[in-house]
Amino acid sequence: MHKKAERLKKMKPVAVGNLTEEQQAKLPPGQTLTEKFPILHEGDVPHYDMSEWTLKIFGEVEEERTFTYEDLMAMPTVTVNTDIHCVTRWSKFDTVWEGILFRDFIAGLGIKPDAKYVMFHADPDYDTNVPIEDLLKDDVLLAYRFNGEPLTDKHGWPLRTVVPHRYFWKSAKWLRGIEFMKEDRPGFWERNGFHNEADPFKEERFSGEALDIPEDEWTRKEFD
Ligand SMILES: Nc1nc2c(c(=O)[nH]1)N[C@H]1C(S)=C(S)[C@@H](COP(=O)(O)O)O[C@H]1N2
Ligand SMILES: [Mo]
Repeated sequence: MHKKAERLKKMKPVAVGNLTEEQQAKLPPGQTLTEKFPILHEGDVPHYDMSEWTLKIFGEVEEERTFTYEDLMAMPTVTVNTDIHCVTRWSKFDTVWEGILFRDFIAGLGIKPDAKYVMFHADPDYDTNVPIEDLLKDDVLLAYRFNGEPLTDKHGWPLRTVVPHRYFWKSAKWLRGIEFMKEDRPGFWERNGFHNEADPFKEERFSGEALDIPEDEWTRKEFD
């Protein structure tokens, strides 16, 4: 079979008729369930020399900090099982992530009380904004493992955020910096027509007029 046709066949979404009631309730409006894991990003997958890799903390903090990968590996880890939802209409249930709970990570950082928003800075030239309050939930992670294995390069190794209750563009792959802010500021997709809040259950996809994304566009992306 032709390669593309084969990919498409494998990517075939789970038909709504085949979902249990419980699955239907977990699926946000306008989404399709997939068992595969699509790969979506702008630009090229970065590769790192881990002896030089750092995560920078800056903005509304008492003191700027630079973490090495080793520093992060020494921190307590948690595992969460959660559902993820991409604005291009795919959802994936029961994804298992392991990493540092965001709430734990920032606990000792001396975040100033007037910091209300975070900008996640990622490679290559990506950023996305989320209110701090939202990041204190039990399932928000700085993640480095997925489904029992280290993150793959394409899914954000060595470190990504997982903010599962927002559309998945708010979960930055290849995270390099966390900026604490007094005022909100839009990130990459938020400046380009996508909704600032991005709650999948409220279908907060676009900031203005709906952008013209074909409903099956995601089935033509790479996945694993
Ligand atoms: N650094 C970076 N992170 C990113 C993106 C990106 O382009 N660059 N795309 C976002 C989008 S739109 C989605 S849907 C998810 C996809 O993650 P996945 O490829 O692991 O499925 O990554 C998000 N994080
Ligand atoms: Mo996305």
